[in-house]
Parts: sequence; C-alpha cells; structure tokens
Amino acid sequence: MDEYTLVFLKPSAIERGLVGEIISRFERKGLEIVALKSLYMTREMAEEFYSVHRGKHFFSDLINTVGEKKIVAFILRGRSAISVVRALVGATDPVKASPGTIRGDYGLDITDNLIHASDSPESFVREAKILFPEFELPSEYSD
Ligand code: FUP
Repeated sequence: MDEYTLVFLKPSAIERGLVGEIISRFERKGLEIVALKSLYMTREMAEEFYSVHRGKHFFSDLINTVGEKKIVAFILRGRSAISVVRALVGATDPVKASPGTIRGDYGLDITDNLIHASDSPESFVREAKILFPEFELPSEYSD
C-alpha cells in the first residue's frame, strides 16, 4: 500500500534557488506529488508545527529560521514514502549527512537544514492539518 509524507522546503532553500533541484530528486525517485504549494509560514504555524521541540535550546533559532517567511510545501505518495524520503533528505545535521542526500549535498547549518520531512504516519497527519488544511486525508489516515 502506498504511503503519504509531507515535505517542506525551508526559506533558505527557496532563497538559494534550490526548489526545482530538490523537487526533481523526489520526482526522479518515482514519488507522486499529490499536493504542492508555496505559502507564508507564520510564527504561530511554525511554533505549532515544531511544538515537540518547545523548550529545547535550538527552538527559538528554529522558529526564526522558518517563521514569518515563505516556504514551499508538498505531499508525496509512494511505496514506503516516509522512509524513502527521509533517506533522500539525509541526517538532521548536514555535516553528518551523506553526500548524495539533499542535506549532505547542500547544507551546513543544523537548524537551517533546508528541508523538513515527516518521520511517521502520525506526524504526516498532524503536519498536513497545519500546512494543508484543505487536503482531504485518505480514508486510511482518518480517525
Ligand atoms: P529532522 O526530522 O531530521 O528534521 O530532525 P528533528 O525533528 O530532530 O529536528 C527538527 C528541526 O530542529 C530540524 F530541522 C533542525 C532543528 N534541530 C536543531 O536545530 N538542532 C538540533 O540539535 C536538532 C534539531
């Protein structure tokens, strides 16, 4: 059964002109883009999106990196999409991410690490409700 995952490109990826390059990696892998948009991430949305990290030392940096700025978000579908996409994205810290991964090829900063990808079906549902409230979740995800 196909799985869904949510990805968003952080503002620096847009500022650096990496949107097409990054999206094409997912397309070439064979993942289907089922929703895609450019949107303004408010501070409130950023704080809700990253609420599990509230209180951590990097939280305010993280919110300043993505909040009150434009992001590009998309929903991908494919076989084992969550683990496949996270493998293409690479380790959280771009210094440790393998060459050939998105963070390994284009990043250096751990907080401004270019891209977010859901880490579980539960995260996908939570994140989709924040960034794609209009997206009709497939029946297997509805509670
Ligand atoms: P990931 O799933 O790879 O995006 O990583 P996490 O969910 O652990 O982290 C969420 C965001 O917090 C990352 F995009 C970057 C930031 N972060 C830091 O800035 N420092 C850390 O030590 C860990 C995470």
